[in-house]
Amino acid sequence: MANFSLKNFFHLLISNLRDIITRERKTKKMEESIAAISTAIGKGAISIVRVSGVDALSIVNKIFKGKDLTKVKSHTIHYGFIMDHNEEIDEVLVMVMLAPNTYTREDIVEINCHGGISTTNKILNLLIDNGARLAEPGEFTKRAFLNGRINLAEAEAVSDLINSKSDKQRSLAMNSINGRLTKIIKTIRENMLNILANIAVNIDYPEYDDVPEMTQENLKKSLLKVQSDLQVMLKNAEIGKIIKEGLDVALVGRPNVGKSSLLNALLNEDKAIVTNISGTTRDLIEGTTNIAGISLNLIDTAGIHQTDDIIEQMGVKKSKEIISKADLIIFVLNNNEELEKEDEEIYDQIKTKTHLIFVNKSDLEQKIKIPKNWEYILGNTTELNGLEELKNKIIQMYHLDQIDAKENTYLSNIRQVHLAKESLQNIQDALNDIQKNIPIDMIEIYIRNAWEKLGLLIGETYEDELIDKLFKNFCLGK
Ligand SMILES: Nc1nc2c(ncn2[C@@H]2O[C@H](COP(=O)(O)OP(=O)(O)OP(=O)(O)O)[C@@H](O)[C@H]2O)c(=O)[nH]1
Ligand SMILES: [Mg+2]
Repeated sequence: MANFSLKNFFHLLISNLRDIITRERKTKKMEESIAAISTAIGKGAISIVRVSGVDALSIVNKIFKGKDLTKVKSHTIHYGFIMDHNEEIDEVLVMVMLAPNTYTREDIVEINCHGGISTTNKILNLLIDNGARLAEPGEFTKRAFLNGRINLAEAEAVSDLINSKSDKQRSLAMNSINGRLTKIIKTIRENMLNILANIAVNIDYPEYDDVPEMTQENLKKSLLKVQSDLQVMLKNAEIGKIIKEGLDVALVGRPNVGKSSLLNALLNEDKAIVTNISGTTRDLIEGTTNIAGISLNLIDTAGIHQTDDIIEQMGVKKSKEIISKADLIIFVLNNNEELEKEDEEIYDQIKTKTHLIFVNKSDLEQKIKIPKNWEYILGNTTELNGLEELKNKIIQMYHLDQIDAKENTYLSNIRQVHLAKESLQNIQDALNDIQKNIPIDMIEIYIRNAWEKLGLLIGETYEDELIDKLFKNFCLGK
């Protein structure tokens, strides 16, 4: 049997991570009180200047005329004046929130002053003169994480919320802050932990006979469940990406078929230059529109064809590159011309990508003959025919109308998706080894890795969790 103890292994593995966190907690930086303007800078009725840290109260007290703030109760509001020596700077309301029931888990004072750049800046400067340090971007949230108020995924969600541009993006970020994502991840980790604890008990305490024996058969069953949960989470992440970043849609085709005209029609503005001269568009031109609450990042490209013009050649090169990067390709054809060899060459490049074919200029005589297996939408940009059909097709392809940011919880950034994928890979490696009849104590390492990757995702990977589980589940301590 394996002669390493699971407890020892975890002790080594995790102590590193914990060291880093403890070191950070103890740095001088965390002892300094930080201040920043928390509302958008500009004209507004009210601005909020926020101070957090052990000296937050005493610092604000030095510039506040009103009650002695060091003597007031937590979560109370006080009327008074911000003073620069004897000069009244502004009439304010000061909110006092004492640790630990605050966003950063430190003492926080928020000064509600009158909006306007000069007054707000003056107050911030006074705070700095009196001992506060200007906060770095995101530092309040960083403190909330380091002080254990929120986990990593939640901290990232706060940043998403601040940067969200649409309603769907906002509610997606809110879901994570509310910890719904964390709950899902915790459940999956809990299942992994049960498997690990069961294996550990089998290895370390074989004499303990009221613990069910972990056979390859029941290990496989448990792992298949974990695998499918992770797969669902990753599938949902793709939807999350669409909500957050929208879809990149490239318009490609030969010159003069009407790509730029289609871009303008979809954007409802004259963004790209349109002429009857072949090779008008030389560079990528982008614009954003919204369908079913999802952003479409439309990219107009230079017409793809053989050319001696060096600038055009560069444009064509970019067009070809964008084909591999975009989420969706709209291949534009001209109804009024016969299908050319170059059209077929473009089709060959896009056929394995997610694509739609738009046959433009339906207002003109039909000369094109579309190959049987090409599915297409017929329309024109002069009378705006076929555009609704095109949009509906996109909605259908990605089920955009069914995406509900409120109902679902999505991994919201590359780091998270990457960790979830690594976790899944480990579970799949474990399953492969079971298939090869490799002993369970050698497979266990994969499950531990998988559990740890998910832990990193929410910033929680502690040995204690596993140890607790061991004792709670199996009462070994008695
Ligand atoms: N009749 C008709 N003409 C159109 C239609 N769409 C575009 N055109 C005309 O076709 C010509 C080329 O349009 P563009 O949108 O510049 O074509 P493009 O594909 O961007 O061309 P390049 O930039 O050269 O690759 C212009 O004269 C447009 O007015 C349409 O639906 N019907
Ligand atoms: Mg063009």
